[in-house]
Amino acid sequence: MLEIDRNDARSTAFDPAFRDDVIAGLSLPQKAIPARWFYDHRGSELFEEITRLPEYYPTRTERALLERHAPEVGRIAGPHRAVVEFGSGSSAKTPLLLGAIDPAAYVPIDISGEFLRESAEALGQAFPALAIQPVEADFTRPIRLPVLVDKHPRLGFFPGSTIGNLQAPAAVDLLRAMAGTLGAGAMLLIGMDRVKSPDVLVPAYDDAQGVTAAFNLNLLHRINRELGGDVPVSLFRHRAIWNDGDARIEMHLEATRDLAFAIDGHDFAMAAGETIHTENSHKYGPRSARQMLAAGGWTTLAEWTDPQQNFALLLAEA
Ligand code: AVI
Repeated sequence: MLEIDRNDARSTAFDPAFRDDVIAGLSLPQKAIPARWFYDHRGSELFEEITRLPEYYPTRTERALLERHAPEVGRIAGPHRAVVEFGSGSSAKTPLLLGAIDPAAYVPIDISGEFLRESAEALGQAFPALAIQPVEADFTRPIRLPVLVDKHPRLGFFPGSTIGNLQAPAAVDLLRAMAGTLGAGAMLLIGMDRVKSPDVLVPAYDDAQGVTAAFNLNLLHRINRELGGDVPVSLFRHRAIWNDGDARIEMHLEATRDLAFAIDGHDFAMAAGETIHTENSHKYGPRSARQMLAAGGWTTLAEWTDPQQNFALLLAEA
C-alpha cells in the first residue's frame, strides 16, 4: 500500500533551515540530508532505543569503559574541574564521570532545551551539592560559558562517538571550537568508535528488530509532518553500508521502485535503487583518532579501550 502520511498533516513546528537543507540536499546528484535532522522528538526516542539494542555495542561499551576508568580520568585531570558536556542529551553517562572526579561544576550544553532541563533536574537530585548550569546552544559554534565556571579549569566531555558523524574537516573545526570554548588548561574526554569487522559494524546499524530502519525512515515521516511533503515512505528501505575506503558506515534511504514526490512546491523523482544519503558514522584506528585530535589542537594524554578494542575513550589536553 502506498503510504503517504497524509494523516500527519503539516505540524506547527517548522524550521526554515530544515526545509532549506531538505530541498538543497534532494537537488544534489547524490541526494543527501544532514544527519542532524534525525533528532525530532520521535527520532530522539528511537535513538534512545538504538542505544539499548544488542547489536549496538557503542553505548554499553563506552559505559563500561567509564565505569572502569573514570577514577583514572580524575587522577590525571585533578579535582575541582568544571565539567562541560557537549550535546549532553539525556546525560545518561554523566553520573559515571561526575561521581568519580570531584567536579567543581557541571555545564551541560544541548540544542534541545527540553532534554537539557529534564536531565539537569535529574542530575541535580543525584548530585545535590554540585553547581549545575545548563546552556541551550549549538555546540558546533564557540560558546561563552557561564561565569560559574570562571575560576575553574575545564574538562570537556564528548561521549558517544558523535564526532564520527562529521566529515574530517568539520570534526577538526569542532575540536578547535571546543578548545576555544573550554579555554587555557582545558582537557577533553572523548569517545571514539573503532574500525572493526563489517560483520559487527553493519548489524549495529541494521538491527534485527528494525529500530535503526525506523530511525532512518522517520526522517521521511518528519519531512511529511513538518514540511507538508507527500513522500511515499513505504516505498523506501533502510540501507547500512560499510564504506571501507572512508572508514565509515553510511546510512541511506533507497527507493524500491521509480517514484516521485513533492515538498513545499518542489518536485523530486527517484529511480529504483537510487538513494538519499542520510548519515556517515566514521570509525577510527588508534593512530587516526590521535591524529584527528592533534589536528583539532588536542594532545592525547591517555586512552582506554575494551578487550575487543571496539570503542575507545581518549583524554586529551589543549
Ligand atoms: C549519534 N551517533 C554517534 C550515532 C552513530 O552511531 O553514529 C547515530 C546512529 N545512527 C544510527 N545508529 C546510531
